[in-house]
Amino acid sequence: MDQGDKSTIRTKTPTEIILATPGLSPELKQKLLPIISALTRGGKIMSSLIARGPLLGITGSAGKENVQGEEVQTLDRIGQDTFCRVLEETQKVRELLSEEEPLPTFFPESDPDGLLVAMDPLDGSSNISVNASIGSIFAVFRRSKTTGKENLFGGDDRELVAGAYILYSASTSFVMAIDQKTYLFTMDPSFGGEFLGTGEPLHFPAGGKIYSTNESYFPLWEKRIQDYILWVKSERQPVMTSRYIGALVGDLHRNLLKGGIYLYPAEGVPGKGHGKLRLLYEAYPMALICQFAGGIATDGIRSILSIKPGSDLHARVPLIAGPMDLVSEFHKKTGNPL
Ligand code: P6P
Repeated sequence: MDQGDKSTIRTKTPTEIILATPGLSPELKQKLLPIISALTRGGKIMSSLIARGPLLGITGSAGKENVQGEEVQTLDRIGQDTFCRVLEETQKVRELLSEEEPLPTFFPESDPDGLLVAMDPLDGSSNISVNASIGSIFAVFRRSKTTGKENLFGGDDRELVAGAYILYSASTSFVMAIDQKTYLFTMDPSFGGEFLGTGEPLHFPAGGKIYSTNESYFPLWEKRIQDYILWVKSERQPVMTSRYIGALVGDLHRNLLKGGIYLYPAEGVPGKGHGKLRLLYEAYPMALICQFAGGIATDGIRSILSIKPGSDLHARVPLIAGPMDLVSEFHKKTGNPL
């Protein structure tokens, strides 16, 4: 039985977990609490809209492209507007960076020492119209020192203090990584949409047998990546199985609960040499969630969390994420042992 299905009673809320976390200062707690509460409130709203999407006619395209050059879905915009609103209302977010907007949104009415949030408000949009898993991803940073600079995302004095995602699937999950632990909560629609968990931290199971990657890009990958995938498919024992649903949150959540490695390697073509996933609001939060669950995320060479963000706020990185045993095996087989 995997961790997500333990039949223990779920009574803990994210607020109770944060309040009981010894490694967070009172000053940080009083900023994180309203922000995490805003994320779960936004998650309830999005869960309700996504569940009724086809009936409301909001599962289609918004008819434009985002800063990434990707077709925007109507629910992408709704997600952007929903999380932007609930986070602004906390007055504890100084600046919000989103996949959907080229520049960060600055909240002048917020606490001058407020936190920074980077988000992908709705990830996996191509799954929306076919009722497959999608998610929202968040990274929360504090300024390591008050620099007075208002364009804070442009600075390099950020410290990642929390990572979280919401998974909209058979049920709606909220996964939060804070103070060296990763927690799972499930939304209970019959209980006012409260997110409830056991309070027990999540840990990747060892010996996982799942690998997740889009093998249609195999011809574009570096030879060391191709050789690893060929080895997994032909020689590795025990044999692994392939699972890939094309939404980072859904793929990573399954691998977190059952044990599996997620790979989005760099492609050897111009403009895609750094992979597809973005450092600040996809790789960073997933890396924190993995690390605090006993795993690790790398770019194929080094830990994601060791990568300093540059001036490109939407910079992309390759992402190899999963339990320590499987990611270490990948690094050993591809010539860069951890
Ligand atoms: P591909 C969704 O667009 C996303 O950003 C991630 O959620 C997902 O893992 C990946 O891209 C899927 O990309 O190239 O396999 O369709």
